[in-house]
Amino acid sequence: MPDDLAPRIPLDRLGALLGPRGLLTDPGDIAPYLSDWRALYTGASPAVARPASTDELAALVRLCAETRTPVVPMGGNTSMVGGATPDESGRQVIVSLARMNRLRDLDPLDMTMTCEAGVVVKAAQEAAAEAGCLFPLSFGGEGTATIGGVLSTNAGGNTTVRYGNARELMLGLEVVLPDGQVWHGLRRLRKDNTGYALRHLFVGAEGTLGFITAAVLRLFARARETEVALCAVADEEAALAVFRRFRDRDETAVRAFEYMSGTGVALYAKCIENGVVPIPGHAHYVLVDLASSRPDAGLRGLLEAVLEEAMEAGEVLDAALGESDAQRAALWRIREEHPEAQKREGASVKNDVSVPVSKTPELIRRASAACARLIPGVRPVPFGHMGDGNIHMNLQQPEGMEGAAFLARSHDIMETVNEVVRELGGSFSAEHGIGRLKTDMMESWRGGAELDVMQRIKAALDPQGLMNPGKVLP
Ligand code: 2HG
Ligand code: ZN
Repeated sequence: MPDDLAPRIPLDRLGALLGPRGLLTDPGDIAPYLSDWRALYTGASPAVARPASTDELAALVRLCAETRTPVVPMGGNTSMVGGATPDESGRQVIVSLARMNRLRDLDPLDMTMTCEAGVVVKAAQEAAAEAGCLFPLSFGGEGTATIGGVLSTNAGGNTTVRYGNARELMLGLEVVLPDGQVWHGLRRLRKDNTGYALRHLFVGAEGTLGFITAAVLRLFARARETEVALCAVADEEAALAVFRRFRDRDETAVRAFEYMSGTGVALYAKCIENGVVPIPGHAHYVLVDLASSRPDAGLRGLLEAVLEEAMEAGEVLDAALGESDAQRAALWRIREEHPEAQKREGASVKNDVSVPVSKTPELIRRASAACARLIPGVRPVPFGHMGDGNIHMNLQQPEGMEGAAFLARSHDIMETVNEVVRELGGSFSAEHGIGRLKTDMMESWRGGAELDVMQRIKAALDPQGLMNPGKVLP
């Protein structure tokens, strides 16, 4: 862009609009907002705006539109794909929605709650639980991720197999559009066929079409019985066979079904404090989580019956059952701490991919083998949501290899995994989104009519291209 067209954000006007708590300009205060959780990117920004209300945000967006200032929305800043990190130009203003964190409404009869974008997912879960309900979205980052962030990325997590992704948990939205208009779409209706389903346009758009400022979320009946088991299984196919056994017995009971490799479980034991694995030394594991709102569901009986059958069939080799809330949480911790364990072990390349559920064993086998051919000694650490087909097909640097040298091969590794994913009819981005990391893959995966429509929608809503530039679209 020629220099005379370059945006000039009037910080004094921004400050007057947002008040002293609403604007950070000190480089020390801004620094934590400039890089992502994975430390893939470090950008630059003149300011972090922290509006306290939808009206303040709308005024801010109008000022940015007037001055052609690009904005980067930020929730909990735990994007895995650099979705909330500004670029290096120093022109993009970060807009944190952390102060917009009120629970506006919770209705246990409608089974809905209305949260502002900055409400932390865990706080939403707790508010629902206090009212005797369940907000089911659940994943490792739930203690920091926010409602605005999980909707903008259409986050999945551990319970997709039962409750769907963030999109399926959303009934209505309030959005600040790129021209500063506010769309008041906070309807809490199960049926509402009134033209295009605009709310679904903003979910998964990663802030490129406007700011989600509040949402009506679906609630469910709380669980009265739960069971969690860690199972060592014979191989990838056995893992899937066990899933099928549970689903065939009682589809509604399976709240999560997670796969882990022996390598990942061993990394947990090595890298995480008090990382105890009750049944160590196996090559493949699954974590089964059953839940029912019925007080007499008999989940222990179901669990034991399925495990007995699966052991007789040679699918399950050993199992540890959680006998208390603390034990169940400890079993879950093995799975939840996988990303942290991988981080502590050194360099890793993430592949958040999905395939039809039936193809998950083939994906794990073939992608692991292909990566081993590409980089001898590489350590595949596949794990994740087998019950919905989303495997984190991650690779850890070979022992003894320089982290930087390994990361220099990131592109080749992602291509290698994606080749298998493509052959299996899968997707190169399952639940983390496109962000900045995967924009260059959009053309080859979504090119043609699909990308063309996306670009026309973007141009119609955000003609100046100010909303999270450089994300999602190439
Ligand atoms: C999870 O399932 C997250 O824990 C992160 O989606 C996955 O670290 C990853 O690759
Ligand atoms: Zn995941």
